[in-house]
Amino acid sequence: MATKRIFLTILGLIGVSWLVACKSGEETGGEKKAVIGFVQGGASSDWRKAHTDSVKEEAEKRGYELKFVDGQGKQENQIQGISSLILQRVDAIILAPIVETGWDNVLKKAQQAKIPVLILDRSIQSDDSLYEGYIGADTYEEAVKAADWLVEKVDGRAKVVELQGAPGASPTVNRYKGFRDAIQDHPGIEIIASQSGDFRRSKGKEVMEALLKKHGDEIEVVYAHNDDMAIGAIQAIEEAGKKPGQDIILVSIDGVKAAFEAMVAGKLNCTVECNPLQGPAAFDAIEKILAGETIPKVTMVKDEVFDQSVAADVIDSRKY
Ligand code: GYE
Repeated sequence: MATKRIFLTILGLIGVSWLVACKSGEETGGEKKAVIGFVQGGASSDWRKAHTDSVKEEAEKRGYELKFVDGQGKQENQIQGISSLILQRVDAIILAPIVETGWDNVLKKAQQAKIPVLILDRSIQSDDSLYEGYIGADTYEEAVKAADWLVEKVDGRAKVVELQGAPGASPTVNRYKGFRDAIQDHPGIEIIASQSGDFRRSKGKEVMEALLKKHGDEIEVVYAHNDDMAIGAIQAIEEAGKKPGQDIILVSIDGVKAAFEAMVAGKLNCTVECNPLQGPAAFDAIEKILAGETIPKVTMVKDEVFDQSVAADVIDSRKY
């Protein structure tokens, strides 16, 4: 009898403290929101700035505290940043990896600390058991779209120079390969030079200057792995006394505002969209992960192709 009374009293006390806990939760505005780490690669292109803003805005909108790490173009900074977020015991980490390889050790550390990691934007080569999932654009398909557009534009014949993105980055690898695969059956499309412009405007200009010196009038087309490099190339072409968009055709990838402006001005011929507004999809995934649900290992964001003929009509509706 006595044991039963003691048991009921304990049960009652648990009930009361539970109610108090709920009440104080209500008073402080409910359950405390999670703290999310976001490890970004840098700010080298307009695309990346839009990407950073999208993730930051979404965190703020949903009331999460975001701990932001800027890798400043170096993988070692990103690895250090992840280690520090692990020590700070954040609830989850979003990683936009600069390069594809070299992530295993730090991802294992996060896993041991039970901190889930979402890979955003660029893909990695680690075993997919080391992260929850990947969300990003299909950068291989973007290159195929750029090549298909070009084949039609030049009727299957052109001498092309390629400005590659940053070495070791998944979009560089995919945009290199996708383009080559797509022109395989069009031997008239010839890649006469291919160099890295590091996804940067200034480097795109510098590399294009050198290519113009070396190949001169032979160059008929520039295929740039992003818009920033194409815009740099446009400057180099103009400084060499040629008309970009006419004497030399330019096709690039990203679809940033500056590319639309260049198309309206007749200097860029086509851009394949790569949507940087990935914040909402990233936080939808993070909320599922925190709720204990599994997310798909790969989620691809959809892209469109825009050429000069539609640029003026759509430019005002572009958000980045
Ligand atoms: O195309 C480029 C940026 O990872 C898809 O990175 C992204 C690429 C984008 O610097 O402009």
